[in-house]
Amino acid sequence: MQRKGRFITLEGVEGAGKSTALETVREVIESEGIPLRLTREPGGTPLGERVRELLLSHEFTGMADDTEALLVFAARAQHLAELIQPALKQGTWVLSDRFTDATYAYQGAGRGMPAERIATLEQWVQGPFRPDLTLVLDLPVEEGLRRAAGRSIPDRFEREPRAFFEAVRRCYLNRAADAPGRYRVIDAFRPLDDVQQAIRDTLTDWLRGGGR
Ligand code: T5A
Repeated sequence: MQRKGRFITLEGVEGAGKSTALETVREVIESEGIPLRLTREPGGTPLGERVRELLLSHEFTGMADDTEALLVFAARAQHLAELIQPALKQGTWVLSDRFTDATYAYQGAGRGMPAERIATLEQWVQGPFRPDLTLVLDLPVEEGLRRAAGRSIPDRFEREPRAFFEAVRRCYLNRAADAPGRYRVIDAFRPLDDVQQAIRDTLTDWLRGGGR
């Protein structure tokens, strides 16, 4: 796909501060005069938001791992077709709270689905399309769960044991280490002001270094 805009994603374990970071990223990008669309996964479109409800609801605690992965990618296919690709074609940048790295982390490392199977779905739904930049907000699992618990009732994922999230965290860090050109890891185990400053600095460096 010919894209004029850039696609940036935010990732991390539960409670890492992605929703909070989204606003900081928006502030930096918009201060450069770049049009930006904020979105999230699972979700981002009316159909995707319905799929999100299915995925997060406690109604379906017996959901099979394959069903979960296919639902995530079904919502993503719609997200790409309806929102992400049209925006990028027009030159609008897109910032998504989670994308396919979350599938490798949660369905792959967390649930134990082989990465090759996820890669097959990724290829089917996305072809060669990948984010231009992924910010991984990293912090100890315990702290993330503590922050998330203080904010809302746990969803279906947040009820998983700590070992699940430890695997999720390791997966993100491994993927970032394997492809440092695309990922930047932000230490999120710091006061909010420091995390926000680290995001501003990282993004500004990336923009100056040719990200734009
Ligand atoms: N999922 C998703 C999959 O399994 N596969 C996939 O392919 C995809 C795309 C999504 C769930 O779906 C799963 C992963 C997820 O479990 P969600 O509601 O989007 O669900 O859940 P999260 O992405 O985990 O979002 P959260 O809202 O739980 O966490 P955030 O956005 O990372 O954290 P945020 O910003 O809301 O912050 C949490 C609290 O901490 C405070 C905030 O004020 C807030 O109260 N906070 C800080 N406190 C102290 N110091 C700081 N530095 C702080 N930063 C934030």
